[in-house]
Amino acid sequence: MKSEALKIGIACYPLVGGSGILASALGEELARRGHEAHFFSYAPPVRLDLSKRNVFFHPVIVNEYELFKYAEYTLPLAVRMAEVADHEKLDIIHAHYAVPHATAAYLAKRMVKRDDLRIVTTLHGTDTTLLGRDPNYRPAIEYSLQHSDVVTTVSDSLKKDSDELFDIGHPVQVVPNFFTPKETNRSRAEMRRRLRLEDDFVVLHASNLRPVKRVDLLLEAVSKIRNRDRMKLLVVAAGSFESYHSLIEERGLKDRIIVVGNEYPIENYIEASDVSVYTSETESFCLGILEAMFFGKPSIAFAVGGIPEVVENGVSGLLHPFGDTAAMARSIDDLIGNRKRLEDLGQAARARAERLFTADKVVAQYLKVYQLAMG
Ligand code: GMT
Repeated sequence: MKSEALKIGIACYPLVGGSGILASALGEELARRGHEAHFFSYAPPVRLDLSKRNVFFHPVIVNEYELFKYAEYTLPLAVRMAEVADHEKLDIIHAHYAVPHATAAYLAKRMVKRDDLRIVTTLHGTDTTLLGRDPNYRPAIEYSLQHSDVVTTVSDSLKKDSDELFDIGHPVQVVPNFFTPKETNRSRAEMRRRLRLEDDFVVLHASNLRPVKRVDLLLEAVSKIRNRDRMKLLVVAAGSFESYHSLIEERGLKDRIIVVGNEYPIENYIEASDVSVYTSETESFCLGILEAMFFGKPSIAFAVGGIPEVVENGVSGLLHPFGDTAAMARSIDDLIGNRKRLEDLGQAARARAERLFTADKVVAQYLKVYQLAMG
């Protein structure tokens, strides 16, 4: 067993998505603890601070070739991983999101001919729940998981789905997500003034707006709120909101919704809000809920996937059966009229986040996973 500093390759998507955000935070925390974190991606991950000591970025260069209708990423990624694994003597490649990172890691390991290069794969969600059900991907994902030394999932729910869909051949470890809130650089009052939120009750939704997030149901829930005139929906969109404009008109929500990009750090938007709301049809964890919890903001969501592992219904947030937008709207109405309840839920949310989902708690679990992988 190796007890000194580790050299860990981290492959992730660089975009605003939970898996890339988590991978970036993990790399920074490992680096802070004296390990080396070597990132592989086609662009620097959005929330990764590359100025940090022990954090390195190895860009994957994807050239365009006439013969290819679709740009090919897996091979240049594997080649880059192999080069760096060899040159830096990496101990582990940690693939965040199986497709294509776990497959590229396996290929890299074969290319460098180093049996002591270990592969850890973290399944984040749709790599199981969406791509794992696609017969064009499933066998390749399964093969890559079988050839990972350790596979982790971010919730029990995702472990169950993954075990049902794949024959992994070794036990899956559950390591939850974590979040380290940064100081806000604008006060709540200033953010609310800038966003023209006045003294409205602010319902926050921060996501990449992919179909799985069911923004249609979010708008349906908001349109059912009785106290609509006293609230605003603040959407922090890491994706285009364009296609929802007609639905907003239809539901008469135009003056109730503010859509912003990521002009400010997410912490500022959370601080300016009162609750967060998620209407996803599946969600292995929902990092957005955890981020809000650290700021003492409860969430209202559908009880799908891993969300009930993050939020205790009625204690640190309010959960409803999938699709019950009327119940969701009633919960928002109740909180608009009951500041004490809002505060109690928020305090419980923060306490739960600090008890279970801090970097200290979770990085220790990943370090145990790395030791397990290294035998
Ligand atoms: O699986 C995805 O949709 C992608 C992924 C991402 O990069 O945003 O999201 C997943 O990973 C996050 C981090 O572990 C989780 O918080 C999200 O719940 C999960 N998304 C889904 O399961 C839909």
